[in-house]
Amino acid sequence: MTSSQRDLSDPSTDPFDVAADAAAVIAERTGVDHHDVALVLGSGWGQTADLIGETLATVDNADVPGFHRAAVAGHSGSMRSVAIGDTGRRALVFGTRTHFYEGRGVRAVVHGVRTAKAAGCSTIVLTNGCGGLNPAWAPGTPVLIRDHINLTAHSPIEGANFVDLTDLYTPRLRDLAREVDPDLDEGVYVQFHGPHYETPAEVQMAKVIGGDLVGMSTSLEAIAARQVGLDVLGISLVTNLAAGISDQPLSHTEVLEAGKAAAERCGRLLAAVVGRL
Ligand code: 8IG
Repeated sequence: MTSSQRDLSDPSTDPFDVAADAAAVIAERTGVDHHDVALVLGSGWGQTADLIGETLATVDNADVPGFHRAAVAGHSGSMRSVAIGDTGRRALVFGTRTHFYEGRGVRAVVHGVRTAKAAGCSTIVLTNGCGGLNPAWAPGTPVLIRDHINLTAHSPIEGANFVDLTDLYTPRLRDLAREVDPDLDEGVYVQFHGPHYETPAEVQMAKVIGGDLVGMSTSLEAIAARQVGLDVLGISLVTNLAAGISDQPLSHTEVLEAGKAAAERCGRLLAAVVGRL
């Protein structure tokens, strides 16, 4: 079997081998065998990476082992190699992610994280669009992820491999983000399976168990990042108040609008943080 035919969903395939194959294709297509920082752009974050620096290469997801096209409107199906200002360092920017609700399995969800590690990255910035529980967070407010609660009942780690998740969201990186934007609040991100949004009762449950943000991504990726020793920075963009927190119904259009409105603040934040890593 050639490497491009290796299938993540085949249990006999080692997902780290597919990540190594993916990194080799990325190196070939971008002309550099090493990236320093990876970013995953979630809902509302699509335009924000442009401020980091010049895009030097764009690679279609469909050409990279283990990746596929975006399933969500408003997400792009490609990854980019971006110069980090004039530091000489490179960011590997994933324009989309695979969500758990797509049903491709956890390996597909965390494949970008493992590929980032195989491509040489030491840090990953995970961004998402989510619902907020704090009524003070107007749509368009970025919030640092301090910790998470994984309600998917799944783990990306296979086998009896007990990974410590204390300080999963690297404190040093959270401090750095707050130096850049002192008004940033922090919160606990609760990952639900989706793709439906929560009921108001589920949002109240998330609040009772210590959550501040509700979404459908990030936690599984952060766990996979910790397993391979990546530093993790998580930033949520509150694109809507969670169900029942306001009397407005939720819509994906609202999500896209809030992203556009917040692009500038979020872009400056990302660019400044990545420039100082
Ligand atoms: I954007 O309110 C976005 N993603 N689970 N709940 C969940 N995911 C989301 C939400 C939300 N908004």
